[in-house]
Amino acid sequence: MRSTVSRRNLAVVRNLGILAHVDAGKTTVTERMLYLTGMTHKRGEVHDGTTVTDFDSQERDRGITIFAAAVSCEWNGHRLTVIDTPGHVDFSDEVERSLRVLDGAVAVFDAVAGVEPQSESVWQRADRYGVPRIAFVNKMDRAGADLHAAVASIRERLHPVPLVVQLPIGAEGEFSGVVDLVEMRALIWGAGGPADLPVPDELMAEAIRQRRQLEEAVAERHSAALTEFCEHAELSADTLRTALRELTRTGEIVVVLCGAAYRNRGYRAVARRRGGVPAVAAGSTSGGRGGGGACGRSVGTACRPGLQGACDRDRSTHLRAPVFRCAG
Ligand SMILES: Nc1nc2c(ncn2[C@@H]2O[C@H](COP(=O)(O)OP(=O)(O)OP(=O)(O)O)[C@@H](O)[C@H]2O)c(=O)[nH]1
Ligand SMILES: [Mg+2]
Repeated sequence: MRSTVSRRNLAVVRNLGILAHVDAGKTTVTERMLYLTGMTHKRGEVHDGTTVTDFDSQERDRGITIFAAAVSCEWNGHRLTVIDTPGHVDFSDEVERSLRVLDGAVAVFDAVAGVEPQSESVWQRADRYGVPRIAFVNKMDRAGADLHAAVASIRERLHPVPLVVQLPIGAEGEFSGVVDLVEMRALIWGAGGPADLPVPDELMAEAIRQRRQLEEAVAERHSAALTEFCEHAELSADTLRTALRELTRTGEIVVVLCGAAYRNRGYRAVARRRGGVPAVAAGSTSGGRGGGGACGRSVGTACRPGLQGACDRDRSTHLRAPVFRCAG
């Protein structure tokens, strides 16, 4: 893939980690994001051993992630390096090494299980490294999926201020879309793909109620939003977006999105926050704190020797830090 992003312009370079407990769906979310950006032309599956980031033969045989794998792609004029990390406690050193270079992260949760032990552990580590996060409640299609229970467990066990910006449409096997509470539009997935539609009448009252709660929570924490809220008694989508982005960067809130990555539902919003660049990664101009920053590694370090075969597609798009296995 030919790069259109200047290699020198670190202002448009972002490292985005995907973190979670084992089996929450990190590799599946990563795979969908790579497909969305055009980095891949086919969505692989963990159980088929065809994902980009589970590149090692043991990972493919066992259907688990063992190594943190970094793949770079381009997205709205930014170079985004997505780092899929393992969830098994045995491989938590790989997560630790990834955290050092992250500009932001997506914490993935299982909509049935909510916060699980390893999500708690990686969350605390991300706190230690000051990595801004958004939460993606995945597997909304599973029996027993419950967004509000998952959010309650995030609040109780991880202690952030989670702000839900979507209202799910349907549940479990009937999960068919979300209402975007910022834009007040419905995204509904049908046979022909996702459709951007007006909020269904039967969900309008609940969507208005939840948007109001969101506006109040944002206005309490963001001064420009508070001013607008006092003057107009509501917040525009632009103000909400800007405030959510800024509050995410400072770690005052955690935006919560939901979906079912396996069914290709919801992951687009993860990538789309704020002008196509994930909100969690949108603020830094460091090009990754590993980009000659806190961890001291320099940009441009060659991919790991011995794994060059995996990097042949386009070495220039792969992460520089030799601590990572470069997949793809
Ligand atoms: N029903 C359902 N299954 C999913 C979804 N997303 C992922 N899965 C399945 O969950 C299993 C685990 O998914 P992975 O993407 O490997 O999870 P992971 O978090 O990367 O797992 P580790 O890297 O081993 O910690 C796979 O069988 C996926 O197909 C989803 O949205 N719904
Ligand atoms: Mg995985």
